Amino acid sequence: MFEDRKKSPLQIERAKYQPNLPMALLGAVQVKAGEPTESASDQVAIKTLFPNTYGKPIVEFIPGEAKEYPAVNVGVILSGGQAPGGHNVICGLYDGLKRINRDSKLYGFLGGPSGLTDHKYKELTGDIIDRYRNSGGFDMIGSGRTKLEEEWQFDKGAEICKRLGITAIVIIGGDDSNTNACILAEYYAAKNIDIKVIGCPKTIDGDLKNKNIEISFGFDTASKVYSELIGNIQRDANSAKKYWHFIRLMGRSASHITLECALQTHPNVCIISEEVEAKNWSLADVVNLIVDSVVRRAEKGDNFGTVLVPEGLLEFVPEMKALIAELNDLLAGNNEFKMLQTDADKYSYVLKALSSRNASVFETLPLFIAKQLTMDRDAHGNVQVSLIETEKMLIEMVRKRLSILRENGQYKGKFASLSHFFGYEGRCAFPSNFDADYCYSLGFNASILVAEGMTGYMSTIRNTYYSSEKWIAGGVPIVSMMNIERRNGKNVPVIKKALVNLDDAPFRCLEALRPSWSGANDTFAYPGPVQFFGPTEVCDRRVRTLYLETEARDGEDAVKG
Ligand code: FBP
Repeated sequence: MFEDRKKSPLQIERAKYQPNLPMALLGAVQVKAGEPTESASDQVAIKTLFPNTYGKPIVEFIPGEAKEYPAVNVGVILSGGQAPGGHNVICGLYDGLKRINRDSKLYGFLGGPSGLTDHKYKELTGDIIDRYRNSGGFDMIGSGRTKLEEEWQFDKGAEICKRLGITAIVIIGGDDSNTNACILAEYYAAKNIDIKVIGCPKTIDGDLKNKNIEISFGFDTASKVYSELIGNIQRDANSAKKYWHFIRLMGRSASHITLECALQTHPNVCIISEEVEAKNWSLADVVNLIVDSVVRRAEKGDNFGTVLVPEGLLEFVPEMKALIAELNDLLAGNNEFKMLQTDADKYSYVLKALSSRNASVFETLPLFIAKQLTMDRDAHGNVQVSLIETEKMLIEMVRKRLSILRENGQYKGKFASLSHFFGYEGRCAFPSNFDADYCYSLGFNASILVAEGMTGYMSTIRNTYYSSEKWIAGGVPIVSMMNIERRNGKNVPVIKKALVNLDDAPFRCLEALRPSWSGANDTFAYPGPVQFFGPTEVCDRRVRTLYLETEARDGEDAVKG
């Protein structure tokens, strides 16, 4: 008989890892409160919308006298896309609640925020928790993208919490989920319903960050996994010397993952959406940037290379942005369009309906991209960027441009290409040591925010570049991260999304290094896989983005680590 090995040796070994906590969380804590906070902008409007949760101070946990806390029942929700370390947030939360009082209970709402409104839950007991320690994925309770936005949802949530004796909900999610956590906290506070709401910063995209949130969890592991794959591809390219690899990377709108992967792997070309927008580049400009590298390398006989493309690129190219906006308006809820049977009918319907400027852009696109741009919208009526094969579109456009150059005698190389999309490969990876520790600490820390009766706070761990004993645990009022934005024709309060800032150190570093990557010299870097056991400089290495941001802030101290 063959042995059915359900668990790999790594799974078994990794489950034994005890994540590190910040020094302050190792024993009893006391709360050190700072000055009252203001929202990121639009203070008057936000204060009016959040009268009960506005202005609270940032808090820090420091070692204190032991005290007794009553038992507490808590509900936890995983919201949005998977990110490595989600299970450890829940494990840290569980362990923290049990340390506070052995009789505390943790309930997991199933399948994301809809678990709260549909009353789908399970109690998370010690043996369930132990099965998921330091593992990737969100499968312990599942996740979903339902938005908690409406009062009936808040009331349904309060109903199940009352039934289970839950007095706090921890929402693990990205910027939108934490915006909703903040609205929920305000609603319960306004109605005098005894349910506190705490958020935890999750997303591989890295776009939930600000002066108090240094990094969202999952970014470290996911970008290391993609960098390993890119490095492997580069080594293959450098061995066979016959393909150009176009690699699209997840990240939705923000290019943080692409930027981080470029800093780790040194591709020949790296496109950053935020730069394309800031410099008002057209699609042709982007294509020429790639073609320039292909031609220069071909002159030295190097008919191979790598191009990194961020997932959200098209929405940042001004002419495409205008086209996509008009398509979103035209197609959201358009039943006439939905009834059309053939691709050809759909294509001519759209072409006729578009304004002449956008129609002429639409006509220049490869047919498969035109089709993808008109596919099903998301719940908000927007195009789903992860379904647009931008890397394939760029390949076609580069090929066209090269054939013109060839006819003019300006290019004599060979152009064979392969396309890749890395996203789902990294979202459920085993969390790196950093993410395992960071997530466990975020969860454990959330249990203290709950025990201290705080609401509308995001669990925060700062000083994350340094080793865990120097980490600073505490909480930041979510409302302090808010501003007013126009979404779907309405002014709404939302957490400000952090896109790549061209003035910040990570982009400036890319800008300084990339000219030497695009030409003929072999400058590829091969970071290799995430390591869990071995020397700390290998296993606990932080991502370049965090290092560069900390170095810009702390100077020499960051270099010393
Ligand atoms: P979150 O913002 O919810 O963390 O999700 C991030 C992400 O992985 C994006 O990078 C990607 O565009 C999107 O999710 C894909 O969504 P889906 O899982 O619904 O296909």
